[in-house]
Amino acid sequence: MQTRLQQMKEHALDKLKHVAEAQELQELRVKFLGKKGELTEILRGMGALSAEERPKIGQLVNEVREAIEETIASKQNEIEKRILEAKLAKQTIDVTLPGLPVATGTMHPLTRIIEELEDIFIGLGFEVAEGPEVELDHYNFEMLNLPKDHPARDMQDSFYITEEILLRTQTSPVQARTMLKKEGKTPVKIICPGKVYRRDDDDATHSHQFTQMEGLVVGKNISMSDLKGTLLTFARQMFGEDQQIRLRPSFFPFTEPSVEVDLQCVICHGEGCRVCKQTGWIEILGAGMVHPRVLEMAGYNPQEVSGFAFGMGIERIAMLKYGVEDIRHFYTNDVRFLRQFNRS
Ligand code: 2U9
Repeated sequence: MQTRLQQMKEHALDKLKHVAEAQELQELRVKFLGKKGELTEILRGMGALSAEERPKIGQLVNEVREAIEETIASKQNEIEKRILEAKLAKQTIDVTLPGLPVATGTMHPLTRIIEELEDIFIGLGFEVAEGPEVELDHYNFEMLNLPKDHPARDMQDSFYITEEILLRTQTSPVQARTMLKKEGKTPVKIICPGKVYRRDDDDATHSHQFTQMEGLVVGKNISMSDLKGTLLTFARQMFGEDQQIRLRPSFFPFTEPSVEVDLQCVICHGEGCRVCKQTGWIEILGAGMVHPRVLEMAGYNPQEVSGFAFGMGIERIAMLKYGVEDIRHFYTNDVRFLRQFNRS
């Protein structure tokens, strides 16, 4: 029996030495130490042993079991270590590899124009004022000298929410609100950029929602020449120092006198081309001296103070500056279009 145990031990240790897989190791554990395994089988024969032999063999059985168990445990460790090392080797990160480029956005051309305009006008002492896009008819029309029955209201069809509430059709209500807040104090010197809404059929040059920037100056002895100087400075900073502007008489209910302002054609520099319809000039904004009625309604005495105002479409400025031929490009967010306005 002693010899059988010894042989079994040697056979088991030899088999275990060559094991490489966890599955195989488990199978050998069952084969040698399991309930129906070889060691149990040998133990069954112990009943036939004499009383002196039994403890000796019993001790030997324990030694054999321990030796096999130890070998299995160390093999188990070895296999687990190998699996872990293989896994780590697979997951190795090469920190010296170049990184993947991170896609960054670009500033929207309209935002860029607004920021440029703000820089120009802040440089001239203006402050930026903002207000609600959902407005009361009172601020949007009434306070701008456009009473309910005024024919000029038909000129711009509006998005009404109720009879008294609408989406603002211009940023002028912001100026009206600012003047009221000032309670007759001067100077007022503000620009108001923002979204406006008009019921229009969208095409290459019209949009039912667009962006405006209006300006207003109210103070003592403000004159048409202040307006002209301000707009010439703006035109030169925005379109180039050699720029020229021209004022033509016009009509707006909120300014008197009113003018339309042309810029020398940015394409042909006054020579005459398709863009300026051979005139050499392109209309860029409307302006005028604030109507006495508007000053009065906003709490100012037109005998004591005067003011000028102007308004421009940001999309129009951006189209001229960047040569964009269709206004819809600004709203459709095609990255091939937007990426062209990357500052860097
Ligand atoms: C107050 C008083 C007067 C704002 C003005 C214009 C002339 C003008 C248009 C230009 C192109 C709108 O975007 S556009 O369609 N605007 O021609 N806007 S004067 O006058 C004001 C504003 C507020 C209290």
